Amino acid sequence: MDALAGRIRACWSGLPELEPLEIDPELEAISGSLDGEALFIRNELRRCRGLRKLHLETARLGAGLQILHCVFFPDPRFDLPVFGADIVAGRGVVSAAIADLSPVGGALPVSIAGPLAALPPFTYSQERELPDWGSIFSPFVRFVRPVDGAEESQFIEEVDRFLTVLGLACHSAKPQASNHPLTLARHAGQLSYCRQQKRNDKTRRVLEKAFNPQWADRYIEELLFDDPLMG
Ligand code: BLA
Repeated sequence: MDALAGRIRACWSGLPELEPLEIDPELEAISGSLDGEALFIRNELRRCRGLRKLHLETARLGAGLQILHCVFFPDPRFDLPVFGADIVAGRGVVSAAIADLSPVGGALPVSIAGPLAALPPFTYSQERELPDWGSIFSPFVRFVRPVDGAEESQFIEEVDRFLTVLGLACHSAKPQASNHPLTLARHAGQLSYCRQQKRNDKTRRVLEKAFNPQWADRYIEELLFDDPLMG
């Protein structure tokens, strides 16, 4: 988890026009409790050319559950995908490691799909099946249970690949007008991505139990999967 978070931070330092993005101080470092165990959440936000919000969340529950959640949301004026990753571990064993560059306009732009298709594929011994809301992900999505340190390292390399391809596309993509039909379509595509993510009961259940349903709702709507035009 720490190695992956470090790698993600290293990748975003190479993004064009990287800037801090304001975060509600109440959401930057959060403490709660779940089943009598302490829950800590740390949120980091940035933005850069082409991406309206880079969000990295690292959470730890007692000595057991650890979660890394990371989403880079594109500025809808740019033809760029959503980067998403979620890693869930219990007592040091990773049960779910997922990463993808997901389309918001039907299919991935060629600037993304081309380089991804050219990379030699990685293989893992335990692939996991996507839930039905997972139709938002691209054909390049990786969803695995890494079985050893070698597969965990390979997963970190895979995230690095996704972020390298995305970073190059951020440098070269040209923005379109806010009212361009393709911008509007990408905005709708991003909302649909968020709507599908909100169907993941596993995220909501952990947050509701640790805090309360109203708090979980606000956290999900305002920080995890907000509407790009709301803020
Ligand atoms: C699964 N997400 C999970 C699981 C938990 C969480 C406990 C079950 C682990 C397992 O199946 O082994 C919990 N994830 C959280 C919490 C947060 C979180 C509390 O991010 C708080 C922020 N989820 C995302 C993103 C993706 C994602 C961005 O937030 C993908 C890009 C995917 N998580 C995802 C998927 C599953 C999962 C696909 C498996 C769901 C299933 O099998 O039904």
